[in-house]
Amino acid sequence: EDGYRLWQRYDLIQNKDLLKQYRKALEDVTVQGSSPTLTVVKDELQMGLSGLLGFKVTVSDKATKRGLVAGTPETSSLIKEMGLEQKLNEVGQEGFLLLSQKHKGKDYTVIAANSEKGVMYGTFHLLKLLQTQQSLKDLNVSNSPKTKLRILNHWDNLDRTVERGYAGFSIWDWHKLPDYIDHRYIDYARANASIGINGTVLTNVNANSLVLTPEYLKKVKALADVFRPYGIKVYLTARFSSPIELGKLKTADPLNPEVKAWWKNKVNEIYTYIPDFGGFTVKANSEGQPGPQNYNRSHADGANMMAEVLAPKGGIVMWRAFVYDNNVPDDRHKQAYTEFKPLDGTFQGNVMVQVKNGAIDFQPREPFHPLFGAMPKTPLMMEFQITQEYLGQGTHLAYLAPMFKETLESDTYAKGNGSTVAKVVDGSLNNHAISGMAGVANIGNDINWTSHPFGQANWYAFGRLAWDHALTSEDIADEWIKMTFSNSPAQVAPIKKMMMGSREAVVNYMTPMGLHHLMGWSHHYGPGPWIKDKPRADWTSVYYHRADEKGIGFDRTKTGSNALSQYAPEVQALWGNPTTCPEEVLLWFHHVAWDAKTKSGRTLWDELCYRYSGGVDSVRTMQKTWNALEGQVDKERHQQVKQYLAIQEKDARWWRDACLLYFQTFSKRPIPQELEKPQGTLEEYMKIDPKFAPGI
Ligand code: BDP
Repeated sequence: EDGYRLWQRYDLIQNKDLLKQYRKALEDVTVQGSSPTLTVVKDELQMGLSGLLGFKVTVSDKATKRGLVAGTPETSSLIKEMGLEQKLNEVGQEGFLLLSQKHKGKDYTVIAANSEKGVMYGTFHLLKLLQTQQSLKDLNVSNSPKTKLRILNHWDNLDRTVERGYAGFSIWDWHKLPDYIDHRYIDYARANASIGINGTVLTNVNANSLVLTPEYLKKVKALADVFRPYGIKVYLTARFSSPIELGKLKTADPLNPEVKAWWKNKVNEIYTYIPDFGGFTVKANSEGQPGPQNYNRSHADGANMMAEVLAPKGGIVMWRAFVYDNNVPDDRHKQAYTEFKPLDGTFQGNVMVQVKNGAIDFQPREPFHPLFGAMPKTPLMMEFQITQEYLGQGTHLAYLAPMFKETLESDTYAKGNGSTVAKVVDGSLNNHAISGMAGVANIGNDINWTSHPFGQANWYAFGRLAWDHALTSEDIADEWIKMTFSNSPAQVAPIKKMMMGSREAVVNYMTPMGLHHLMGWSHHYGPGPWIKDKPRADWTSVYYHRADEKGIGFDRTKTGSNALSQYAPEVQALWGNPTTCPEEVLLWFHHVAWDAKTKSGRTLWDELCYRYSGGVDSVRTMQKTWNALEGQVDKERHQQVKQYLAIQEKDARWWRDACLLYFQTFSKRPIPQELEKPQGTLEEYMKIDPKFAPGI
């Protein structure tokens, strides 16, 4: 068990009764048709069912007895005869039905859809039912995705390094492409298709224009050809200055006719290689990336120029709103809103503005981004970070579904009560034709794909929530554990408990109560609340925590930066008042006195000490739970997680001790007697080189 098989392990069903039921229901398997996607369906059924049922399952073209039949009314005469039109009308182009159906006196299990892609999604759903040992009796599933584009963003460079990647090198082996197709590409596609991912941006947002050259486009085409049968479209990041770098033009001004013509030709060229190319993701005028503002043009000018040339081909532009600039001395929290809100209504129909979940940068906890709900005329795409840049990277166990859900369920009040971020993102709040969710991938060429075995759960959870944001974190964890580890309640219950509390544990030992951006310079792994005097104030920690003799926290109310004014009045009322502001985001919006009383009755200082210590305790509890599973979980993965948890425990202490000792220099108050004392001194912590951090 090296983890390579992810949640698609397909081992023999151990429950004898269920096995009997499944074998009976799936005795015959019929898939008519031989298109590439139906071949995927057949192969997956053959492999999955053979493993799960313990005999060599063959998929035939003709239905003789009862059994499983999968197809669309066009591909399957049997399904056409069943008269499922009405039900099929409800599931759209990507959805599916999974039914127990009587037909001409025979019992069938039916996977039916309007498209072959839908059949494929239904197939993975059926396999999941078996993997999670659910009954196949009286099936009446009607399922379709809530969000149209469900996309992974790979921050992969052409030299195979991965920006903020912690699971080895890029899985794209550019050197061997296009001639060598690594089997990993196929398994990547299978895994993604199984959770409904239908797009992948192959390259880093800090883009290299080389990927747009014919040499690379041939390689990209090879990947697109592999992914197409799995319903996955390929996208690329487009470096805004490409017309200069590749086209030898003097400018990349989006309103310059030569620049436009260059992009038009380039896009046409891309489509000769990849006829269903998805489009571009663009990071512009952010962190030094070139963009339209270099030519005094707006983000809309830039996005629309690209959108115009992509539109006839069916491509889209995902224009990122992660912008901040040195020349804007104001609170970085406010910049994206300030720049983008006035542009609402000016973007072409095939532009989506891609907004990070929070206004700063993927912190362990951020209040939702104020742009959600503020641009009703523009489809806003969610950008989550699956890779754990700020949550312990490749070694900490942090199950992120609760974090994703927290943002999705936040109420923007844009159209009154219940205008959740999820409804903004799925397009339902403002009736947008396109909608999307992007997740920055945590995938690399490590044997288990994600470094930490539990990192797989975050990839899985992202896909599941992009498909259906109404799923609960518990349910997602439940199915992932059953498929990845075991159906035994003795394993499922404790593992789920570990997962459910894990993100909050990270918040507590890193950045409790709304603190943020306390991490060490550049590596973002360990603590660095003391970071100051850098080229940009908003790259330092002191800019964000603002600790002084009086207290700690960033005043973002009227008396401070007033970033709060970017939210709806209801949100302002709730968060603007320190007594109603949830403690989880208190110091995000308020500078609070060290002795202010918190909900627990403790002073703010004591409460911070308790939260930091509580974070460490939670990790120790996870360790105990995991240790008790020794002998039940396979040795290989048990050992790996155990070692990672030991690192996490050390790191949690490191964070707690370094942060408390540092903040204590301002609070001048003792750490409560009953709590564990820091082992090192502040000076020692400030000297730690993060390269050796897990050893402290
Ligand atoms: C930050 C990362 C940086 C990315 C940037 C982005 O530290 O590496 O390039 O976000 O999203 O989180 O563009």
